[in-house]
Amino acid sequence: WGALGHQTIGFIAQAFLAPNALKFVQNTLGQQYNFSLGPAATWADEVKSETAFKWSSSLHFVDANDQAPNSCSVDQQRDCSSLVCVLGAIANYTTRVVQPGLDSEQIQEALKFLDHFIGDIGQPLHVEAVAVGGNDISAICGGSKTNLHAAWDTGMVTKHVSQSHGGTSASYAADLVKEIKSGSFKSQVSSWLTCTSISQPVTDSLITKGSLTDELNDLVSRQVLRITPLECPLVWARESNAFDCSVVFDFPTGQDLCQGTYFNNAIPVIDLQIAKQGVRLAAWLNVLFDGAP
Ligand code: DCM
Ligand code: DCM
Ligand code: DCM
Ligand code: ZN
Ligand code: ZN
Repeated sequence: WGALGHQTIGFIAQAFLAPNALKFVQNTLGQQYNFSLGPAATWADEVKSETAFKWSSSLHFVDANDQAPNSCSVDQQRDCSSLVCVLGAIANYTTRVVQPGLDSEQIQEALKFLDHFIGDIGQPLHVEAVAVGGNDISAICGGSKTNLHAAWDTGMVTKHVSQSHGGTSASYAADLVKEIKSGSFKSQVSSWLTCTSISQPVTDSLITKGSLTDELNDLVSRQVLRITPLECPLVWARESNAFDCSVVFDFPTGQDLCQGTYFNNAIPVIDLQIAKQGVRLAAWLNVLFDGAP
C-alpha cells in the first residue's frame, strides 16, 4: 500500500487497542507520531531507500511462486525459506517489540515495522511473484500510465478515498471503523480473528540458513533475528494471495483500472483488506500486551 492505505490501517488499529497496548503504543511512538499507529505506519517505506535501511526493502513482500491467476498459493518453504520476506519480518518484529534489553529507538523501530508489515501483507500484490508483484504489468488509472502494483498500492485507493471517504486516511479510517463496529463488516470480524497466536510456529518449515545474506546470517548467529516463522502471517498471506486468482489480474490490456467494472470489483477487496489488517494489527498488539485480542 501507499501512504494513504498504511495510515488508514494504523488509524483503524489505534481505535481497537486494549488498555496496555494503547499505553505501549502512545509511550513508544510519542508526540513525533501524535502517539498513533496512523502517522507511524509509513516510516518503513520512508527509510527503505536509505543506505542504512536497504536491508529492509525486501521485507515488504513475499514473492509467492504460484501460477496466478490460474493457481494461487503461499508456501513458507518455497517462497520464504530465508525468512527475508514479510512473513519472516512479522515474526522478527513480533519478538523484538517485547524483547528485553533493547533501547527505546530499537523498540520504536520494531513497532513501526509491525505497524507497516501487517498492512503490506494484506495487499494481494505484496504476496505474489508474478510480474514482480504486478510491477511489470503496464496499467492505466484515471487516464494516466502506471503499473498494476501501483494501481493497487495507491491509484485505486486514492480515487476511492477522495470519491467516497472524505479524502484523508483519518476520514477513511473513521468510515471503516464504523463498518467494523456496526455496519457491513460487523458479522465478519470474528472470522478475521481466528488466527491470533503470536507464537504458533509454521509447522512444516525448515529454514535454509545458508541462503541468507552475510549481514542477515550475522544477525541470525548473534540470535538477534527471529528464525521461527509464525502460522498467522502465513494464514493472512494466503488470504491476500487468493485475490490474485480472482479480481487482481482480470482485465484486458488498455482498460482503465480506476473506473468501471475492474474498479467496482477491486474496491470491496481494498476496503476489506485494509479494514481486516487494521483489526488484526490491533489484535496482535492486544495479545502481546494485554494477553487477549
Ligand atoms: N495453501 C496455500 N499454500 C500451501 C498450502 C495451502 O496457499 N502451501 C492454502 C490452500 C488452502 C489453505 O491454504 O486454501 C489451507 O491450506 P491447508 O489445507 O494446508 O491448511
Ligand atoms: N514489491 C513487491 N514485490 C516485489 C518487488 C516489489 O511487492 N517482488 C513492491 C514494493 C513496493 C513496490 O512493489 O511497494 C515497488 O517496488 P520497488 O520500489 O522496489 O520498485
Ligand atoms: N535489526 C532488526 N531486527 C533484528 C536485529 C537487528 O531489524 N532482529 C536491525 C536493527 C538495526 C540493524 O538491524 O537497524 C543492525 O542491528 P544491530 O545494531 O543489532 O547490529
Ligand atoms: Zn507496494
Ligand atoms: Zn511497504
